[in-house]
Amino acid sequence: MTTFKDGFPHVHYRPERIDPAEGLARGQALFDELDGRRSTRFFSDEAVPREMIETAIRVASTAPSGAHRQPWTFVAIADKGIQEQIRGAAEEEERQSYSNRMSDEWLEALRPIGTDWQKPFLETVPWIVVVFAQQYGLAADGSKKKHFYVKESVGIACGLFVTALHRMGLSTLTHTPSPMGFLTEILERPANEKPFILFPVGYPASDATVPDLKRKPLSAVSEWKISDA
Ligand code: IYR
Repeated sequence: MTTFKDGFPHVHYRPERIDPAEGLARGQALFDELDGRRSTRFFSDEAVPREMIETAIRVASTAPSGAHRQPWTFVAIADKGIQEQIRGAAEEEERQSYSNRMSDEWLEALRPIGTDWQKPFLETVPWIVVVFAQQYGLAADGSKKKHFYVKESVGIACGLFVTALHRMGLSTLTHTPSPMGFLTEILERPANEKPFILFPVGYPASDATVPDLKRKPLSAVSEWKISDA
């Protein structure tokens, strides 16, 4: 049923009511599933159907966004020529970053993770998805339309994207080659879009390894203010 508020249509929102015990069980199951996710740097070249990438982008696009502007563009690439260009440009920037631009403290922080300037996975993976943040929108007549809370909105969409991939049995890496301007040129994106995160997507290699990292416990990531009454 549609009602009107200040002249704009509103519809009733009636999500399924779930008992707290069942809700908790679902939450715990979701935690178990997501706790098994790891960023992957060693991928198989096994094909991934386009529909799986489309579905992950649909999931990501359910993210809340400032004034519902949905300020994201997902560019999905399955083209070895473009992947080779992206790898070449990313490695060139990363080579400079690792040798000149990153601080000793930063390099030290990355040692347990074992990263370096080389990004061969950019050519191995069946898909690369580059997420662009739209700094402003463009109306049908070409005029600029303001976007709000762009980083927060696109960050949430990326979180959902990562979640969807994991749910589908796929792996990714939150890759941010820096600076990322080369992606605007290679992918021929308009001036209102800024590269945000690059996601290589595929199945992990059969001999893939990940660093043996532990997550912070709940007590280290939360503070609680609860009245005694
Ligand atoms: N962008 C570089 C460096 C890098 C930075 C952080 I913080 C990481 O967690 C991992 C890598 C790269 O992609 O190698």
